[in-house]
Amino acid sequence: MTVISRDKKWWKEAVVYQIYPASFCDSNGDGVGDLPGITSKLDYIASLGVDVIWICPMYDSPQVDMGYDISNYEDIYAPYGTLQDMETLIKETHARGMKMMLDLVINHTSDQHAWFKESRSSKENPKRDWYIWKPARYSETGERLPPNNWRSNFGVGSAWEWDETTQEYYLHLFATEQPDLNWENPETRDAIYQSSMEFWLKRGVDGFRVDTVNMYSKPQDYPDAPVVDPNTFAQPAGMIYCNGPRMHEFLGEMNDILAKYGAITVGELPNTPDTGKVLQYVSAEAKQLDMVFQFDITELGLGTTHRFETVPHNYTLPQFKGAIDAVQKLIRGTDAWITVFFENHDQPRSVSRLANDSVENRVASAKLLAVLQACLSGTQYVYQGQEIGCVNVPKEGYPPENYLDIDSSLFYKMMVERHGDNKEEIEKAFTAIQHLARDHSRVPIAWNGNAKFGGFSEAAENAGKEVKEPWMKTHPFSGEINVASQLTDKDSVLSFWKDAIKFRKENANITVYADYRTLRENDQNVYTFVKENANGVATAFVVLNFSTEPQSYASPSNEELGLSRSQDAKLAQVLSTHGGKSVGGALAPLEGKVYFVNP
Ligand code: TEU
Repeated sequence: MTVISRDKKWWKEAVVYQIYPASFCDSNGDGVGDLPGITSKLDYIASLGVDVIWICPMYDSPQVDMGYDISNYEDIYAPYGTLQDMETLIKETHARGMKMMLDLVINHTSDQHAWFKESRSSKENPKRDWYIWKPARYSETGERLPPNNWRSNFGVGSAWEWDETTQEYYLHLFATEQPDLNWENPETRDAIYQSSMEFWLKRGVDGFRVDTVNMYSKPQDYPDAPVVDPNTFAQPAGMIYCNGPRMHEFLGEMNDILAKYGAITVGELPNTPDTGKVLQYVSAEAKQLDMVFQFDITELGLGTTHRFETVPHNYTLPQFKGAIDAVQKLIRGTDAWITVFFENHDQPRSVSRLANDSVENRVASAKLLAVLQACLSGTQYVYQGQEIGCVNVPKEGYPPENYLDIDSSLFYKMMVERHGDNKEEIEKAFTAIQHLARDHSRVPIAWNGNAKFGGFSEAAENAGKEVKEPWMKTHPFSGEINVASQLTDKDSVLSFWKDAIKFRKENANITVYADYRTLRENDQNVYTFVKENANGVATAFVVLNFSTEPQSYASPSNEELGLSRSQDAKLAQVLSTHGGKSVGGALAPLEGKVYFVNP
């Protein structure tokens, strides 16, 4: 059954643009992106057709995990600017008719947060219970062991860290420097809500992207995870600590506060392949979150014991269609809402990951993916640089030591330790990070291919200031893939993205709200689907050639379009990667087209 009329909301039709502060734009020449840099680019962002910006953590932090380790929710990381700069950014964003979402990172803090410093100071400290402390276990031979076998999300080590001073372990699902908060304590929860949410809501922020939204409630018996990697002690345990027993109670509490401010929320929902569980978070009736990020698409072809233990493009086109279908079907006949995203700061570039990033194919690939996203139901998220078709950094000219992210560097280091000078294994590890590392999305944005460091610090350079090399090595292709050269080129990826966003917004009934249905699931090269109305009648037919060879395809049958045999089916081409109109039947490599049906 399909819902008759889907509840419409501004944020469902909105396009959200995600900004990674360190890598977006450096205003003062110190080589680190900053808040005034973001403010200086607001007109550019607005010109894309963006309605909301989401800023990754800009809070005070020792930056072990690039700001996802927060030492003070109520202050700004000094190299990014000041509270005053943030207030200006909020004001200027609103002045352009856009809204602002912040990243809400409340599963853990930094170990440098005042709360944790107190908590670890002694067992008697009033904040001891604000984090998760447990005594050791001992093996039969008397060896000290962590309370269970959970593995941390980074590297391959335990999620528990021994504290010599107080002789107990604390839990850190991510880095050692990111201790998990104890959500069982109501006083802790109140402090979290006040400091991380209300502080910013009072300053005019319009919503939050809620980090690791399903990890706050841990199963209180802390059971061991099943052993999938017999070679090591620590085992992946995401399926155990995600979606714990009190999750919905905690989200209910948060929602009481958020509702007072009319704030919107998008939660990050890892380790939740079960659609029924996802629905509990995003059904409108449940009033938990407006929408979530599901990982079906971004996890395609990842290694099972470790995400990097795989080879590039380790999935088929039918599996890709299946992953999209798994997300899209969530709103069919329900009151839930979904998101459309192929990239974020934890992912490699989608052109490299999901299409083809060779010099001759990367522009067409970026446009093809833009068409696909423009036609998928849900709220669309665009990650900085995606709109200019950024690709992964190549192997050539960007060695492993340039990768700075904790996730990729720990993995690479571990492989070097494990395999010594076994060249083949080390090469495999390099290939994996070159394909999947989070670093690819964190490379500084190239604003101008002719300026120093790809124009990352252009304003400072133009003002005659001394400009430092960016914190992370710039993209070897900055000269070829940059904003300035694309702004004036009507055939550029950037121009195409603007058109695709405009098309999506002008036709929201079809693109954003209508139901999605895959056709020809098993085709290995061509991806076809329809958007259909409440009666199962297609309003749009989309055909995308994901191969680098020309392909042919059959026009959709009446049955595929949900029409009776005698009905006429007129197709009108409304968007195309390669321009020009064609009657159909043939597709150039990586060509994509959208037709409206009986418009
Ligand atoms: O990510 C949570 C998460 O599930 C990650 O493990 C993700 O799957 C991984 O980064 C892929 O390599 C969030 C943030 O988005 C991420 O940047 C943080 O590092 C993490 O939380 C800890 O706060």
